[in-house]
Amino acid sequence: MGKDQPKQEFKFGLYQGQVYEAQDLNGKADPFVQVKAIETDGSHSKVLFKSTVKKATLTPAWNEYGKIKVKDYVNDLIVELYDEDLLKNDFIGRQVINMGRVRSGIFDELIKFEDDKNCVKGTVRIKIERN
Ligand SMILES: [Ca+2]
Repeated sequence: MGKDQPKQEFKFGLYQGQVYEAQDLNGKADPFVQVKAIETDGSHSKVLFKSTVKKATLTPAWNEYGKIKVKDYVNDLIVELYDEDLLKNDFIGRQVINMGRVRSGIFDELIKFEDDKNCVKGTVRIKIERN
């Protein structure tokens, strides 16, 4: 699969979120979300979109969107929730979004972010529509 594969552009919107557990000593977190495509070999693409960081909150409200370009053959996106830290960002959770559902209409869901043990660690409302 080459770099000249056709791509579709989508509007990737982030709204109200919740981080279930404090990540920092102040009892809060500095959450941000990033999205990548899952390639046909299972590897992850470079970051297609990274949200702003919401400082010192467990109830972030982003109300922002970015444009992402997704290759036609991509079946899934992976969205990851992190806590920003000075030295190393802490992973909070991830979820997979099926592109078939996105391509068939407007995708508007409360995404549950799961850690490596499949425990839900937070939620974010995500809306994706064809641009
Ligand atoms: Ca932090």
